[in-house]
Amino acid sequence: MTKTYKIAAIPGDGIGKEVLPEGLRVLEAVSRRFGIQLEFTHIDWASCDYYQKTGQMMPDDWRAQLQPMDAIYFGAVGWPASVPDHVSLWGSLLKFRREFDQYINLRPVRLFEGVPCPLAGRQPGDIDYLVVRENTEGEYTNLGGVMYGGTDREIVIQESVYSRFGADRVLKYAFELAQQRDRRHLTVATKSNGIAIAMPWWDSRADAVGQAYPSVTVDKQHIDILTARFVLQPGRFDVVVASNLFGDILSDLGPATTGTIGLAPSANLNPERSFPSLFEPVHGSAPDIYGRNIANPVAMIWSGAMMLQFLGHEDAHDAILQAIERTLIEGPRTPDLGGTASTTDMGRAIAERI
Ligand code: GGG
Repeated sequence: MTKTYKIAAIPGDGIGKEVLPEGLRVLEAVSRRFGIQLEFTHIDWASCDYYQKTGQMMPDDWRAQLQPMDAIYFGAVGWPASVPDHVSLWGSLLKFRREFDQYINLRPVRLFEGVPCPLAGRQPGDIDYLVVRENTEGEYTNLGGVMYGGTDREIVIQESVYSRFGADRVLKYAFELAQQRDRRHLTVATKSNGIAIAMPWWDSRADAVGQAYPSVTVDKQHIDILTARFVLQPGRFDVVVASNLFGDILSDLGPATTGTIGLAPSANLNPERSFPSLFEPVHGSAPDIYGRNIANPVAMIWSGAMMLQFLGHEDAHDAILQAIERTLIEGPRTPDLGGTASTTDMGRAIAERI
């Protein structure tokens, strides 16, 4: 009997509400073509609208509702005009990542044909790498506090947390990924000169985990020069592994060098499949363009392809990527790509090419 995949579809905030329907349109087209059964549960919480009505981002039973899902397909979070960003993020997306132990955030970066590259002289093929971001600890903690708040003696402390368990599992995932690729090269993002306890330790964990992967070449780079090389020498990179904050920054910078962050997808993975994994664009809710139907839907659509790949449907993933590739060459294109098409036009064009 054909398996029916249960997918939670959560638009969230801002342009998440505009790009998610295009992602669903393409998933429906590809599921028809390949006979994949997808059953969507549409969820209006994990949004700032829900917060305004209830005073919290999600209902108390959110975990029970999402746990039975095979995957979560998520738009964007954040509407700072009504809810502080740290409240909306910690109240939704970061809860999913932590409580569903989605410790890998996989973020591909690729220059496509038909997309003008802001880096002079770069061709498709020159930029093609994967950022593997640690997704459950590191610099993203709420450990700390304020002392003497509101006075001239105000002191703020926020801790970063790195565990051997957490570092080793993301490093292992990155080495495995690098080992499967043609170039077998892993860049470890670090800052072991300045962050003199945690980062030399992170480097030593990379050395220890790397013992099991002798065919993978390793290059440790300080985050400052690494960001410069993303711009100046992007061809150096194959797989890049980074802590939570470093990975977040690298995975916005990388897509910016490929023309637009509107293309960049991501997968928040629990590789053991004990919990649902979550698939979302790298971009946020973009309040500055929300309501105009001009957001690029490709990041959302590509995230859907990554979801089907994770669920075991490589053929459906490839079909979506081919439809994206053709659309980027032939159009229609949204304004971030130099075109005049709407989100809906571009989503429809990709769905029609499946
Ligand atoms: N679709 C992704 C999204 O809404 N991102 C908002 C954001 O700021 N995320 C922070 C993070 O990924 O760490």
